[in-house]
Amino acid sequence: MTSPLARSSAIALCIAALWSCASGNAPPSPSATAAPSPAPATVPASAQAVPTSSAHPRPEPVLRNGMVLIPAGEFLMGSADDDPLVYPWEKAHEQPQHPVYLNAYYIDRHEVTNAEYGAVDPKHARNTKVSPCDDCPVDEVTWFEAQAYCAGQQPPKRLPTEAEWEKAAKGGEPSGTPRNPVLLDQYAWFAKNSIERTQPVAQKAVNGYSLSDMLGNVREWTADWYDPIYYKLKVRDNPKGPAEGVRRVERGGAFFLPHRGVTTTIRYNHPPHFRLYFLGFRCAQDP
Ligand SMILES: [Ca+2]
Repeated sequence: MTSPLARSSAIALCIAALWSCASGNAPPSPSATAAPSPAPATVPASAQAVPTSSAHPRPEPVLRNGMVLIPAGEFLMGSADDDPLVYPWEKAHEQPQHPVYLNAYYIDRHEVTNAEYGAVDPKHARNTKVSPCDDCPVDEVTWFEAQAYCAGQQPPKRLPTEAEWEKAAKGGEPSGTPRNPVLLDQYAWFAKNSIERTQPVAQKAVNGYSLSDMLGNVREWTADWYDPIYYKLKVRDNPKGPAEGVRRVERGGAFFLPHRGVTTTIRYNHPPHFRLYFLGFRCAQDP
């Protein structure tokens, strides 16, 4: 298994070239076979942060029980109108970019794993083809089950709001999505490196907030109802999404999606009772 240090060295060798994103949102091939899994791992305390657009040093993360503190403050939510990674048909959903202020919160450093979820809900049927290992992210959980898992933690957690998820994913940077496909490869499981299945969490480099797999691996349920034009309201303070809806927001893209499908800003959604092989979650918590 490649050590974090070795991966860090590899990151330094990244070259600047955009990867062509020709593939669509195709599911894994029916003939896909499970590749050998690297040894499971938790996020090491010294996990390296990958600057995706600049090389500013990051403060040491404030940790609590597998979570990291995201400090209070403002960030720019949504994508810039000239962002070349944004699909033209997605612009109306993730723009206009607008300032959002969030109170401080904690968020899990990695996606909830099969082992973690199974300890709470042993009746959950693991998808042994797409997400087979103990340290792979749990998938095929409904929004209700994800919410219940978080609420059942001690002390109780909750699903992150869509804004909390996006601020965390951006890692303190304007975009947080690596422009460079070689760098994204060091940072996320997506179509280029894992088109057939998920991978154990926390194997890739962490973002500016020391979080793993915000982009790729599994998409992640958030607390909010989905409204495709919600951003036009430009809700500034601790937005929690529309008051009602029929679909919940999921974020971050998944293992089978191309570069443009695993950005910090792209907004996916499904009805909350759906179980999908590419959809998991992580929890948040108030300080
Ligand atoms: Ca993810």
